[in-house]
Amino acid sequence: MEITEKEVLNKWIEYTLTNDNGIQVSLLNYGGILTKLVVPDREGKLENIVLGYQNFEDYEQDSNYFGAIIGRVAGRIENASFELDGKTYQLKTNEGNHHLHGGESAFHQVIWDAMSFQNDDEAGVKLSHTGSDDAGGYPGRADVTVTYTLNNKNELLLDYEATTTEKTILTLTNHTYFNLTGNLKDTIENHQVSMNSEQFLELDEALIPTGNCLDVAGTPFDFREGNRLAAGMHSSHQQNTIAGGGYDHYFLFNENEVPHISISEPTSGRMLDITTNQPGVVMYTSNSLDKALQLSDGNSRKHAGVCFETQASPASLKYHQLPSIILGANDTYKKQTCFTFHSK
Ligand code: G6D
Repeated sequence: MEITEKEVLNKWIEYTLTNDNGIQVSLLNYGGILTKLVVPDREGKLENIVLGYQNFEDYEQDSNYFGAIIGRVAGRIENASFELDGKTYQLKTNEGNHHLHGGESAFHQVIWDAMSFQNDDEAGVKLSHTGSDDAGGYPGRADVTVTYTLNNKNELLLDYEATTTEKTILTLTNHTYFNLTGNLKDTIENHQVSMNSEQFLELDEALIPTGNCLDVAGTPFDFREGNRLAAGMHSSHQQNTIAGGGYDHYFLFNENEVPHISISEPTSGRMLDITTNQPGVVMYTSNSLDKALQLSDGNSRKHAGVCFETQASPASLKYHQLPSIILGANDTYKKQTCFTFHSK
C-alpha cells in the first residue's frame, strides 16, 4: 500500500492511494471529491473508470457533483420544506422551488479536515466536517466524518458517520460517475447491471417522487436477472422519458441479498460489485450531462457515466412508509458502501 499527497490550485490537497495490485484512488479534501479511480481490465491494463475534470477549478461550480460527497441531504426535498415534530422548516431552494443535494455551500463545496492513514493492508483518508447550526436552514449542528479506505482485496470502502446537536434530517452519499470501459472510451450503454430490487420510486415531471412504489417486473427497471443500461435509454417507458432518456430513480433493495448491485462491462471485462447497509440507491445515467465539459479523459457527453448514489430517500419526509432520514440528538448515523473491483 502507498499513499501520496500533493497540493492543487494552492488551496486543496489531492490524496492518492495505491494498493499492491496497482489500483489507484485519488480524492480531494474539497468536497471529498473522487477525482480518479484507476483499475485494471481483463488484460491488466490500468485505466481511469470515473468522470472528473481536466481542470480542477471546474469542480467549484459543478452542477454535476462529479465524485463528491453529498449532504446534508442527498436528493430532492420537495418545495425545499419539511416538517419535524410539528415544526415546518424552510430550506433555501437551488433547483426551481426545490432543494437538491444539500442546497448551496453544501458538503460537496466545503474543505474537509483530512487525516490520512496506512498499514500493510489498507490506506485511506478520514474526512471530517462540522455543518454550522444554520447550514441552509437545517436544524442542529451536524458533525460528519467520511472515510475512504482502499485495501489489497481491491475494495474501496466509504464509511459515513454523523451526529447532531438536535433532531435533524440527514442522508449522505457519494456522487461518483463510473464508466468501466476505461478512459471514457465509450458511453455506459453496454454496461450490464444486476440489482436486487423489486421496486423503484415513481417520479413526476420535476423528478420529485410521487410516493408510488412501482414494481420493476416487465419494465426497463428490472435488473434482477441483469440488463443493459441501454434498455432504459431507448425506451418509451414514461419514467425513462421523464428522466431525460435513462434512469434517475431510487431503487429499494431487497433485504440481505448481496452484493446489492453488480456491474460488468463486456469490452474491458471490468466488473464492479456494490454492497451497502443503505436501504436503496439512486441510479443516475448522466442523462443531462452537458457535452461541453472538458474531462480528464476527453469531452463529456450524454450517458458518459453512471452514478450509484446509495442512500435513504428524502421522499420519506412525506411518504413515511419509506426508510427514514431523521437523525435524533442521541443517534449516530453509521453507513458503509463497499465498491469491489474485479474482472473476467
Ligand atoms: C440531475 O436529476 C439529476 C440528479 O439526480 C443528479 O444528481 C444531478 O443531475 C447531478 O439533476
